[in-house]
Amino acid sequence: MDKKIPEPVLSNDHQEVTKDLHRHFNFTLGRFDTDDIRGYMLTAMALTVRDRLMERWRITKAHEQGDKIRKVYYLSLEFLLGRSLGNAILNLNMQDSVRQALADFGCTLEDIEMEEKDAGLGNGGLGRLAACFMDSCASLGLPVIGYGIRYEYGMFQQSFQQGRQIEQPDHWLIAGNPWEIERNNHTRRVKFYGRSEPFTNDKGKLCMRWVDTQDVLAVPYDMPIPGYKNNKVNTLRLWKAAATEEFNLQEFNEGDYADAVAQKNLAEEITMVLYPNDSSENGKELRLRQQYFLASASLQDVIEDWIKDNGDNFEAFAQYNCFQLNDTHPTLAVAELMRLLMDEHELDWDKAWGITTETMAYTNHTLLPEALEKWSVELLGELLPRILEIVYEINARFLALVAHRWPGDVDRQRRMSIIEEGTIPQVRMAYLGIVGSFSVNGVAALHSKLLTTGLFKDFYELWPEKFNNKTNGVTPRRWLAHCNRGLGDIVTEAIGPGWKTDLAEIEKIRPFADDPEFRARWLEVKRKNKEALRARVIRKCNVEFDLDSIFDVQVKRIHEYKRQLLNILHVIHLYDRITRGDVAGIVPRSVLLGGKAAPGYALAKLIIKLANNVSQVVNSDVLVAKYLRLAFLPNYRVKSMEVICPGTDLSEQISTAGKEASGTGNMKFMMNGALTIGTYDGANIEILEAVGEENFFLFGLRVEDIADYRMQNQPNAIIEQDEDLQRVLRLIECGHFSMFEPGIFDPIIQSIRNPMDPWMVAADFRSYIDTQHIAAEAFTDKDRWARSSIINTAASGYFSSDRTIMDYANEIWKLKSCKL
Ligand code: CJW
Repeated sequence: MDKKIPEPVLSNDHQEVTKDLHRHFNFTLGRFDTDDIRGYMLTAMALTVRDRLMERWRITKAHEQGDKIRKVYYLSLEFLLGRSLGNAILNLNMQDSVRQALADFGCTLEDIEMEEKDAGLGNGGLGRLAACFMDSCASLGLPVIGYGIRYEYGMFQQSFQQGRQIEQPDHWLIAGNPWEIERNNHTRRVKFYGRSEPFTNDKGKLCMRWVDTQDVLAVPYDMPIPGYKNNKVNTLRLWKAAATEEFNLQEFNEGDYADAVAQKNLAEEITMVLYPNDSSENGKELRLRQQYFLASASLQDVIEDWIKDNGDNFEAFAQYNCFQLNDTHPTLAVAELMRLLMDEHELDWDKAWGITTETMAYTNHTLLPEALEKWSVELLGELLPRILEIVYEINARFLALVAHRWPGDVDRQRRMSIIEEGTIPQVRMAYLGIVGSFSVNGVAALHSKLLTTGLFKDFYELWPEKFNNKTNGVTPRRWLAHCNRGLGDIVTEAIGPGWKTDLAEIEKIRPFADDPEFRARWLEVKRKNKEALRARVIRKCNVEFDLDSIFDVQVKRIHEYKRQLLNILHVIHLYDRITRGDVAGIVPRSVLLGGKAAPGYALAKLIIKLANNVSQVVNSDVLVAKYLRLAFLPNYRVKSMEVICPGTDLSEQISTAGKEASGTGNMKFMMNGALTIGTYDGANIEILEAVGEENFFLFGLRVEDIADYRMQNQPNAIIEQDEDLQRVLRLIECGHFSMFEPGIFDPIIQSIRNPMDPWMVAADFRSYIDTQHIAAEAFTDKDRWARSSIINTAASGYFSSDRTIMDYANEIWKLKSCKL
């Protein structure tokens, strides 16, 4: 079919960009004065860039219209986009003209970029992964649409008061969001509460319907996702909840105005705030409402689109549509698709189930029991009665299958049941995901293996063909080209620009590790990046890092399994040695920590307090200053990482083996030439294999060891035999870091001394300290370090999210790129 495809007409040259910038500044925003212009200049530039995105968005849509193409929908409760301007400018290749245009206003790009707020619609790795995936899909020309929630308040802002975390709301939309387009005409209606009832339809068929519901409107806001220099712009559709227009007319008419307006708030609270729990506390009703709201609105959206071209004929639906579920959070989609197909479109169970299990694919991101979602049957029954009914029916049919396969194995049926029986019966969302999907994947090789041998073993025995691995990746555009221009430029000079779209090519810089001149330039860039990071740490923490010291960095959510505690114990150990005058072999070190604790996670918050107190003591001791500094960077977020990873020498990836599903920060650091000190966990293992043992500082127990060890873990015996650990713990216990609040760190000491400590802090202490020593020694050999650093970057090709997405596209989605 011949399609009319529009061409981009707006020019990227400096004059045109300047003209548009003026127009938006003066006429769109109504600004004529020149003082305090940065904020408005940011918006004017965003609109100038957006105009160019709009054209390409239209082109992309024109390509996708008409002839049928298969599409994928990435359903996620989180998209941690960070800032958009710099990335859009890079992907549209507008850097030079933008810089020139801004110069006319006396601004730099950096000035106005500083003004952009992060879109913090995610907690950590899982949300940022979704954002990297969106970038890769657009850059690879894949027709993938993101569906998420437009939270009014994103991830809370963190500050410290006496070293304790304080949370403040993140009203990121307060100055408007130039990147979003509201599309009222695609509003959907989502049902809650009410009850389910049988009825006979006009064809005499017995059907179910969901009645007396309290409905909420889902209004879509679209964000353009530009591909890298390919004229592609994909869509991220974020839903906002709104009250139905006719909300409580009756109450209005009865004069109860206030109550009626309160009802309106009830509807709109659904998309008010992101839950700040990264693999911890869950189970709140509002969160369940968010999950169903996303699943229902998105599926309705896709089905409506289908009906436009195909009417009520769903024969080929599975051939053209595929849903990737980002963890269990949107997994109610399995039951919701069944409901829509059966109740709204009159398909029978088997047809609907065939379509559902051919279109759904589920990604698991964690093995931590506390992060595995379960919803009480009672809550589901009240909030989503029709959905619960469908879940029960799915389970009944599934258990019949299990009984058929393993006759008489009642224990297995109980183990595999989607409904966990007990005093409070619960729906196991992961099991619903597995039963309802054709693909189940983990996010790193070890993690996927642990899924099939542990958590999902029974399911693997039933359906081995469903299970697969897709090791995570990160986008090399944001995480190298954009955040580390210095390094990107010397890489491009050496091997050409191909690495930006095919990161496997970056392997070509490996031979340059042997070139002294290249190594010198590499170190020069690293030093500049360290200067920038140092400046940020001074500004935010008032701590002065020594440029010649090792920049030793751990930034990520605060969680016991990630073991920030182990890192702090190492700092205390060095402090102890230095203050005793035992400085032989100590290499100057600047330790940077950053990350948020879930507001309800008391021990994680206490770890922050400990880090801050230790940093106070360490940094105020003039004798120690020559060797050691510690800073805790407040409010760690996407934009901080853009400065942090280029300036890091040593990346801390020290989780208890078997606990970190993959990690993605580890990949950003290696890509930017940091060396890793890490455990045999998550994607660390694959990083180690790619760089070689001599370029990675490996330590600690392995998963197999831990299984044996756990039974006989005796932290107190370990402590007794390790004088260094004893001294470290004594310093904490005796109140050296809590002079005015004696005993506040007791819960931390207890957790280390507890024989049941699942995180094995005491058990890994010695090996960590010794390996840190080896790393420090290695750092003193500048040449060797530079070689290793180059090799880390050279080996990062596999960790591009382009590679990850091609694996999803080829092996799960069966999706071809729409070349423009
Ligand atoms: O996903 C990353 C991995 C990382 C893993 C993270 C993850 O810890 O190792 O690199 C991308 O694959 N995040 C979560 N699970 N795994 C996660 C995030 C938010 C959550 C949650 C789990 C929010 C809730 C519950 C569990 C909640 O109820 O709000």
